[in-house]
Amino acid sequence: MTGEDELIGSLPPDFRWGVGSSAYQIEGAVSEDGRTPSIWDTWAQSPWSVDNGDTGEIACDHYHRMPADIALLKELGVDTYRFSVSWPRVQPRGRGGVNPAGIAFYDRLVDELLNNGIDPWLTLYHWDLPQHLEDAGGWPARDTAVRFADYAMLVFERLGDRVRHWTTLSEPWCTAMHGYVHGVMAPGRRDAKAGMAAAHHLLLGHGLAVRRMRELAKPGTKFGITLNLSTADPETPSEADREAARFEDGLGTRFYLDALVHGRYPEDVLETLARQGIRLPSEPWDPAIIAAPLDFLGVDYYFGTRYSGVEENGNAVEHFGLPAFRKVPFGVPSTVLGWEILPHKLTELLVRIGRDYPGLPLYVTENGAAFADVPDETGFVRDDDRAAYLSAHIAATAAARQAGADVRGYFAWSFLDSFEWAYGYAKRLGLVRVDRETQARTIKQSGLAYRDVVHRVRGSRR
Ligand code: GBH
Repeated sequence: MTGEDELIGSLPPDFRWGVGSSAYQIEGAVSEDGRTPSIWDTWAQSPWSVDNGDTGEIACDHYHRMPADIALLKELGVDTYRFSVSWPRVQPRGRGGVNPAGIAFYDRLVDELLNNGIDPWLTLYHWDLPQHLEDAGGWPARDTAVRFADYAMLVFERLGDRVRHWTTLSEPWCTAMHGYVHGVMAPGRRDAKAGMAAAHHLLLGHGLAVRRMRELAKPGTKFGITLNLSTADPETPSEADREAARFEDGLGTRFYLDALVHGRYPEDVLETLARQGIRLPSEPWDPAIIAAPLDFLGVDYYFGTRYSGVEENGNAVEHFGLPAFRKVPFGVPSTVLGWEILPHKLTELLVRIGRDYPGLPLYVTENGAAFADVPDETGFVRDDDRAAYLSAHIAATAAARQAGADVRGYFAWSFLDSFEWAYGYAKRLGLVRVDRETQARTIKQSGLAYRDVVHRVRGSRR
């Protein structure tokens, strides 16, 4: 046995194994059954937004192929499926009553999963805000937080009897920063003040939604949030590099977790923002709402980062009113997205989160890799690179457990080759290949390898 196998073998038989997807990335059917455009429909149609001019109009056509896709999940041997609900499908105007045809899809999806012995993990928001709400101000507007809680209740009232794990938001940092500050994702705005207001209102919407759902929840229903987290090392021990790493960690990790767990934003981040003339639009009672008790934390991890204290502002890169520091590569191999492969940083991250925010069960809710898949004539992809990436990161998760982090599950990202946001379809992360012409699905080598890992861990203790 290799060290990796041994680590993986140390995971308990009740460890949760899943794969994940998100609505806009796989569903397609963007104007069917009363769905209205989300900010991603709008953004994908604007010039220079998405590579190759790709959109989610058809995506994986999952909306029409759902039962067959659930059969594939079953073949992969996972016990859990993490998916997201499309807000503009369920509540087309972003306010008002439910769209019966829209919610019916998720109703069928949940039943199909349960009938196949797969536990549904539902995420309410994975980036597809109804365009109607963006037109009314989007996440920088306080009302969007209230709208989100109303939408959460619409979904909860219909699916709360069967879905046990509810995640409010997926990666609010991405919405706030990529969407409103960097302008590289929908809605494509470039305004740090708006971005930080968005971050606050995302967290507020989360807190409002959790409070209201919990009042109606059956015992045993769990509520959580998913954050994209990373390690942030200084390039050297110099004061300037340590400051840079501390700032990036503050904005990316402590901003969210201090608010969610302790009900306060980190002082050092607030001070830096104040120096840029940015004040969060936080009412005195907001922090207590945001800190609504959490049952679990989803950790999305792809790569570690390190920083030098050299500011990039005023040089090649514009950061629209926030300090930004130079990312220094580690010089290790990376995926085709340029994301460096650093499994031991996942161990470090999980141990650190477990130490700094104790008492919060952790799940790795996203982890995966884009590689240059080359299918044979049957559509099969021998992606040993992806299989190795997954196995190394599962072992890293097991190592974190051994070091004391309360990690209870792992979800590979992603189920299918999907619409990869600004990268379009050219970048593939699926365990299952999707032929862009025919929509044919073929489980890749990595999918088979993942199935074997799940099987081995479950079976070894039986
Ligand atoms: C995930 O986000 C998404 O949650 C998922 O939907 C998506 O399929 C997956 O990425 C792959 O695209 O350093 O300039 O390259 C991961 C979070 C998104 C945060 C990209 C950092 C990096 C920009 N990351 N972002 S860059």
